[in-house]
Amino acid sequence: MRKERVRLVNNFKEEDGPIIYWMSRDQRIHDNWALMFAQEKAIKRRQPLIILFCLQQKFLNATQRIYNFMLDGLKKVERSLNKLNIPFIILKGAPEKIILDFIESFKISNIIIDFSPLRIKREWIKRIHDQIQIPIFEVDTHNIIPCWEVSNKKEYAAYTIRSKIQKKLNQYLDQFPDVKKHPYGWNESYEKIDWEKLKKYLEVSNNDVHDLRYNPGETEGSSILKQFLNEKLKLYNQNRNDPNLDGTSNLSPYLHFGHISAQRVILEARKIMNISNLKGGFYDEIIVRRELSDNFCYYEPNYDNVNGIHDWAIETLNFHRKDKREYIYSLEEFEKAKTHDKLWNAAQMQMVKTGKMHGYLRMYWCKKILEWTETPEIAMKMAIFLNNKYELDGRDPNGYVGIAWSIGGVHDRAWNERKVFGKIRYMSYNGMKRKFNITQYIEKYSI
Ligand code: FAD
Ligand code: FO1
Repeated sequence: MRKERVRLVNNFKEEDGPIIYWMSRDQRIHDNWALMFAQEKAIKRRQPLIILFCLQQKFLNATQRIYNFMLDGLKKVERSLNKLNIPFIILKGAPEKIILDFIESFKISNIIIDFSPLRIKREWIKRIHDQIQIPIFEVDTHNIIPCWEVSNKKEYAAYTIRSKIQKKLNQYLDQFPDVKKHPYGWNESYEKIDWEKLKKYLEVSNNDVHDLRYNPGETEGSSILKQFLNEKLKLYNQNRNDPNLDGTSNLSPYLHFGHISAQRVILEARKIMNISNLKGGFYDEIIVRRELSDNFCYYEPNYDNVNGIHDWAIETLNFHRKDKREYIYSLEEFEKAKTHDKLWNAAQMQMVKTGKMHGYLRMYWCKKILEWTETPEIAMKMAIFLNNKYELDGRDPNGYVGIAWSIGGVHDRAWNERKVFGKIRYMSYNGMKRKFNITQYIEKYSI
């Protein structure tokens, strides 16, 4: 595998002993560079390979049904790993505590982690880094081109990062080797995972009155990919912005939880549709926009608040801070879809009922929160709260950037000035009406 996908986080000498891959963002076995790297190292050193997952009692507002999706996906990971002679262990609690104990109790020689730009993960790694004396290797197995390889700075917009991606894309679209049945067993006894007990360990709100429409796991992710490639890819551009059609891939929950690799998606898609140019269409979204989101969250510490938006945007929002808001809604009114706008309410209910709001409506949904709250700060907080609580693909760099784009014009340009929004791009009910049959959508999702 390409060495640029891996970076050494500290500089301790490698001793002998079992090797762990601390799985977190990329919860899959196949097409997982972090797992590959860990297994290669373990085989070379004739050592057992162990995969750890540190379960948190709560995580960025995720609810019971979102955790159920993730845990059911991990259950499938456990089943497949058992067949590969690779132990899978779930530890509960703060990673810096439980991982340290594990490393010491079992004389672990190396730890491999998967990359995420989010603050929560970087804090975990920082706390681990300060305490352990074994090599920590970080592998970006979420992006096709590793985040640190695409760019060494915060990119201004899609067009600035697109040219950098274009240059390197081909060399990073390499084939994945298969995971091997591991030749070196681990002779320690460890507790079998009690999945029902784990669900009781969580401290999450379970007021989800609706079940999700998506089944978790690698196999499900691959079948959704196959269906998309065979039936929808060619019509993506014309159908993607009509919320009444199921014209998009529905891959986001599987990409978010790492059940499927974006690189696998592209390796398969380009057999059907070559990647002539990246601008516009499916490749732009899944390659450029996704990498741009990781880039923003990685290089912008304030990716989830108003201090992270451009100066022109904060100036214009400040200039219109005192503008009269025609409507003001509380978080509860938003959450219960109790605004005057039936289209907005239907979008909120699609997210609550199915766990996935259509992408075209997410822009409108978020911009209206800016329009109907007292300040941009409150708007951003509410949008992040709702997005992270209900979206199956939430708690993701794509979400933070989608919200920063909608409210703060991140990666967008200035538009003609108007009240409340200033020069932030505006979206209107009538504008949506011209784009698709909103009556049909409202009927489908209203309470
Ligand atoms: P498709 O159109 O089939 O796209 C394929 C993949 O490309 C997606 O799964 C996603 O990984 C990526 N992608 C598509 N659009 C974008 C985009 N605008 N930015 C970054 N990546 C993109 N996406 C999330 O994954 N999680 C979120 O929490 C999230 N919240 C959003 C909030 C707002 C306010 C906005 C405007 C956008 C948000 N998005 C989020 C981006 C986008 O709406 C979703 O990725 C998309 O709707 C997922 O459905 P799909 O997989 O069917 O999309
Ligand atoms: N990752 C973990 O390592 N432990 C968790 O308990 C955990 C919970 C979780 C809940 C919802 C969700 O959307 C993701 C969750 N993740 C969890 C995965 C998360 O994406 C990764 O931890 C990333 O590395 C964070 O940036």
